[in-house]
Parts: sequence; C-alpha cells; structure tokens
Amino acid sequence: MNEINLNLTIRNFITDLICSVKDSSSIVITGHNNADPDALASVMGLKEFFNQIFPNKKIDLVLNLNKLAEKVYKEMLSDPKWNFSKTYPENIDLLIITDTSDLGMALQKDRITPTIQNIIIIDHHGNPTKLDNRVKHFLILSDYSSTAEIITKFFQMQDLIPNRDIVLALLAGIITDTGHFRYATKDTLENTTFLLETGVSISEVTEKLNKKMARSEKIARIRSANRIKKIYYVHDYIVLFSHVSSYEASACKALIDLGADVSFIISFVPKTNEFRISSRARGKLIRETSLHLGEIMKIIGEKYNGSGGGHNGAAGSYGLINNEKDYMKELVPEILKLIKKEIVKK
Ligand SMILES: [Mn+2]
Repeated sequence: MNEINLNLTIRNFITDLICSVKDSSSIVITGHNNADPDALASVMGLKEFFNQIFPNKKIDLVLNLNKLAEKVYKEMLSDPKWNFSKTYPENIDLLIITDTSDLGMALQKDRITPTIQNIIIIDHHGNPTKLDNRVKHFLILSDYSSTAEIITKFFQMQDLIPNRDIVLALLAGIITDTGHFRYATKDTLENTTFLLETGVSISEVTEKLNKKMARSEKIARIRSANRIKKIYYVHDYIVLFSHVSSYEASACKALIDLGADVSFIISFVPKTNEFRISSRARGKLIRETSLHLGEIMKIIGEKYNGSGGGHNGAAGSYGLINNEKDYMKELVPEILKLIKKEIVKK
C-alpha cells in the first residue's frame, strides 16, 4: 500500500471506530491473553484516545498481563491504577480487540463466553485466521512494527496528544515489538518521533525494560537448555525443541542466543490439557528461506482445536492435546515435518 492509500485507510478506519464507540453502550477494549507490552500499550492508548474524544463514555478494559507487561505497568507508569478486569461482562455491544485478530486469543477458555454484538480488530500480525462474523471493522497493518505504533498514528491523525503515562506505554510497546528498533521501519521512527516530541526520552523506557532478569526467568531459560533432548538439523540450520512452564518466549530467545536457528518452547497445562508453543527463528534464516513461523503455528493451533499465528520470525499457538505424557513426542515430529517443507533456500 502506498503512503497516501495507507493514510486514507487509517483515516477511514478512525472514522468508523469513533462512530462505533459513539453508538455503543457497553464497550470493552482487550488484547490477546498473556498481554505483552504492545497489547498493554494498545489497550491503554485506545482508552485514552476515546477519553479525549468522549470524556464521559464508560469503557471497560479486560486484560491479563504477562511478566514484562506487568513490569512496564507497575514500574514505568506514574499512576498504575487502571482498572483491568480479568473477566468480561456478560453482554458486550462493542468489543475492540488489539494486537491479535483472533477472538479465541482474547477470550479465556475456562470462563463463560460473553454475548458480543460487534467486534473491531486493530492488529499488525499478517495472515489473520478467519475473522469472526461479528467483526464490523478491522485495521490489520502487517507493515507496522507494533499495534502501539498504529495507536500512536491515531493520536497524530486526530491532533491529540497522549498523556505522559500513555506515551511511556506506547514507547514500551514499540521498543519491545521492534526488538529495540532492530526491526523498525521509517514509519516506526517517524511515529516514535511524535511520541518523543512530548518530552519523554527513549532511555527512560529502555532502562526499565533492561532491568535485571528475575531469578525465575533465569531458571526457566537454563531449564529450557537443560531439557533439550536432541539437536535437529534441517540443511545447515539448527532446530531446538524444549519445554518449560513459564517464560516460554524468553526461553525461546535464550535457545537462539545459544546458537539455534529455530527454537520451539512447548508448555503444557495438565489441568486443562492445553499446550502453548512459542517459536523464534534467527533473522538470517528468515531472509534465506521461505520459513514463516506464523503460518506453521496457525496450522498446528488449528489442528489441535486451538489457534495460532504471528510473524515469520516469532510466533505462537495453543491447542488441546490428550497425549499428556508424550505431548513432546507428538508435537515435535509434527512441527519438524512442517518446517522442513519451508526451510528451503529461496
Ligand atoms: Mn504486537
């Protein structure tokens, strides 16, 4: 999409979004389960955006934060007193989902499903799994580094200035989703400039994000290395599988730091028979081959009555598996078979 068309698409979407909020009474903004800083920033940013336009409108926020998002929320913000509910109200006129296009990723499976009239999606992950038929409007910009960047653009286009806490959150979302600007685009830098013009500095955010790792996270990373059963080779590339029960994304990255070209961390919850997979691939492999982890995770998630998706180099999925004892033995060959097809030189 060229810049003019893109701006027009965003502008039209903002108009639809504002109209929908104006016409709805029970409104909820949410992000994917286990919300990362990008989802947190998107939910907070949108709420503030609507607050500035409709100061008296009641909007509920439903969100459960992952460890890093919780840290951003508690340590970076001056007023961490937002009301994030863990459960949905029974009836929702308008559900706005950020940072995923999949309703299943936003709803908790162990809770009662709310009655939802209309859904709006704001996301930057490509290849959406089929959209729920209640989706009235959606803005899915796969060229954008983060959903926080899309929300930043909303403020810019409406000539609104986010408050300082929102700026910090949006920056944290952009910085974490771009791997500290390693995957930033020209747009990312322009949109980030808009945030910096409010007087906040990048180091205020990165210093907090870089704070030393929690002991439990270190242990999860070490365990993930310890539990590698076998080193797989696909052509010259090294593929590793392991399992831990928390900090899966961090453990996945740790295996890449150790030398893997692709890593998968599987976690299993015996109580619900649910598994979650985190996956990562080294940038070099992504440039050299046709591997798209988001597509692989989508296939796996759907095969096991769950869902999945993400980027080509970082993705995740969840599903249900009855093979409690041997879930690794079942999932590893499945994933290997799929990635072998895609790890071919371009
Ligand atoms: Mn994101």
